[in-house]
Amino acid sequence: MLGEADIDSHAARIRDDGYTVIERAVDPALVEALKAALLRIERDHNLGPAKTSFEGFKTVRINNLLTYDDVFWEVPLHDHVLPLVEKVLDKECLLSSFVSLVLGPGQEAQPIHEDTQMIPLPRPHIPITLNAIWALTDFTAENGATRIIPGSHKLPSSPEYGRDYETVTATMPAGSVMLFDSALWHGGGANNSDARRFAFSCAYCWGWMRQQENLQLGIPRETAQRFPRRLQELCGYGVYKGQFGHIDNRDPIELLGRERGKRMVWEATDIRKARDAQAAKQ
Ligand SMILES: O=C(O)CCC(=O)C(=O)O
Repeated sequence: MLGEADIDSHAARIRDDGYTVIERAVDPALVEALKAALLRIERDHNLGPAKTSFEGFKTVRINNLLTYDDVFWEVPLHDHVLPLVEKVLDKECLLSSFVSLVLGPGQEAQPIHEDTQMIPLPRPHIPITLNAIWALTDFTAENGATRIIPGSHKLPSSPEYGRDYETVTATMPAGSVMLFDSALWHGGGANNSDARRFAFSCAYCWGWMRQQENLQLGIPRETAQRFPRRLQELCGYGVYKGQFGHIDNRDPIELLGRERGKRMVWEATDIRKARDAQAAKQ
């Protein structure tokens, strides 16, 4: 668990440099269990490499990971990462997408990009999405560690797709997590080793925006029902500030058999007004 001072210094690094690395944040036993689960799913579902150059012809990506195995629950909730995300965004943030990134030998470098470039907001903008890249094997220059351009989240434009840029290689030991403002220019490296590079991208966004993966429709209701409440909220079973995401004035978490969270903002306003009127009478 990160202390307040650590959270503040990592948050400052994300603000200033666009990224931070939380070294050896993840217990080695969990790292092994996560890798074993990925291999099992790949085998059981006969999954192969992606079919686009961006995703990587030698890269196996498994989307919608929470539907496959309970071991993955720990990733979005991890106590070395989520409190930091909540500090930079807020406590009503959402899981935006959660995908494995297993680069095979021979995978070419991914084009430099940023993850918010489809969103028509003038740059630079406040962090709207944070991406946590989990290194499940050592990240080295040889096996395709993510390449980044520190400070580029502050640039007024997005990178030109397909152009070569001078980058820094985010090498880190297995079990480390690099958390970055998704407006940072970045891309996967080339895997010139003879081993696979195992990783996750676990991205979070504000509760007022659309998630990259549609987790409410993509995760079967009976699976989501078993999640801890915080994970259900991260998946979109909540109402941001009592306003965004309601169903006929009700909290969608009730669909999972839970008590509602916050009141709707309009209901809360009336309750506050009545309370103030009562106090004024006394
Ligand atoms: O594989 C990586 O290191 C980064 C992947 C990435 O940035 C992406 O797929 O958007």
